[in-house]
Amino acid sequence: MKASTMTTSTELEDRAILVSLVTGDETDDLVRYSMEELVRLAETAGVEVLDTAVQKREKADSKWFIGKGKVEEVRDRLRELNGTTVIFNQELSGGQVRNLEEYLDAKIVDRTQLILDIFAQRAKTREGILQVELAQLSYLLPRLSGHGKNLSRLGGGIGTRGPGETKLETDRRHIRNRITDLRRQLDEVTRHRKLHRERRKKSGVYQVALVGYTNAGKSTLLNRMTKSDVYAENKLFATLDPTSRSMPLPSVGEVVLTDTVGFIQQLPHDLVAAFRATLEEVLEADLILHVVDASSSMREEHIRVVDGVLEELGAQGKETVMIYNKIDLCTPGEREMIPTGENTLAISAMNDDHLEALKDVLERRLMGEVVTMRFPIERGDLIALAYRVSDVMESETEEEAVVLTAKLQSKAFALSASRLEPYIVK
Ligand SMILES: Nc1nc2c(ncn2[C@@H]2O[C@H](COP(=O)(O)OP(=O)(O)OP(=O)(O)O)[C@@H](O)[C@H]2O)c(=O)[nH]1
Ligand SMILES: [Mg+2]
Repeated sequence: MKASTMTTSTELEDRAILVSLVTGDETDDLVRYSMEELVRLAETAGVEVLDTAVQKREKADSKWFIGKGKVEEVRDRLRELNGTTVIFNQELSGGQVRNLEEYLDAKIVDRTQLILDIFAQRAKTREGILQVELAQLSYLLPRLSGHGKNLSRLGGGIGTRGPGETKLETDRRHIRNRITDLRRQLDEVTRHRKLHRERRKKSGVYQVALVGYTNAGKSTLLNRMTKSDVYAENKLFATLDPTSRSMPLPSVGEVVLTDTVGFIQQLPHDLVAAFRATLEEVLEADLILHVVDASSSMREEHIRVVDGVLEELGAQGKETVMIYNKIDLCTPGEREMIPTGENTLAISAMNDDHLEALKDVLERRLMGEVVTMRFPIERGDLIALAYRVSDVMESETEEEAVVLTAKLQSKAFALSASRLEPYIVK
């Protein structure tokens, strides 16, 4: 059975207590926010949240994950509230899941499973479905032994959607074969995607990728900029598959904007690996628009998480414009704290004037600006580089320097900017 076909009829079946373990010196704000986010994730997955619990502890217990005393508390609370499920804010080992399941007589779901489950519910395209199944199986494989009894007893709901249920009776070898098969099918899809991208590239169309934390407003921006109707909602992970829409920019020509899946803290590694193919759209983009929900009290944290995932993908250092979105929801204080700079823009996706300003920035970034560079005469290497990556319009030789006036093609220049930047005089 495909991951996405198992998502119906189990909504609201899970009645859960949410548990988070804090081992570091996270601030109270961060701990609270992280729990709020877990609540949103659980609700997005269709879970009824009964209660939450946080435990501070030096490190995770190898058997129970949290301390035994806390486990007992959770068990009492679960009985009191007639709960069915306990959801952990971190990733658990297979052994911990089994111990907790047995002792609490409840379904145990960890953060990774919860996120994978939401993705399974959202996956619509063939590529998305394949990727989610691959991520779920990669998660399941090392945890498989002895899982059968519990999972089959638990029936439906979160954590049981996707491959888990049906693959239980089958052995590890079967799963490995399926993983190989999925990888092969995904390779095929990736190849198609790549061809498509190369065609677009040859046509000289600029590629702009929208990236950012989930719920930052990426799809809304895509819709408003390109007058499209992509699904956007006040939900986590509203978007799963990258969607591209083109948009004319008067002085640049056609620009293709691509919306991508949102990021979140502790994004499961298997998921990032499985979604590499779709996220490669980001690597190929000429420009990244990093969309931030400026009204979130955790916006700095969000930026850090997104930068981290971009780095994991190998997209760090790409030309990026920071878009602080939702400023209509910001307090004056929050607005004031937004950094200013050439590559930073504060907007509301709902405001037409702001969207025009964003288009202007895009135009400026993509069109290439005219600069004057002055090189010491002996730096023939840099002069040659400048000729290679920009359109030199004027060249003048002075006594000890060569002065070039050139139009920067942002695409090529971005790659060598750090070497040439020091020589830009105007
Ligand atoms: N007030 C206000 N709301 C906004 C703005 N931009 C987006 N929103 C709302 O924020 C919510 C999330 O927007 P989306 O566009 O779905 O966010 P996303 O970044 O695509 O989210 P994922 O697909 O989950 O990663 C929606 O309810 C939007 O209507 C804004 O500038 N101001
Ligand atoms: Mg979206």
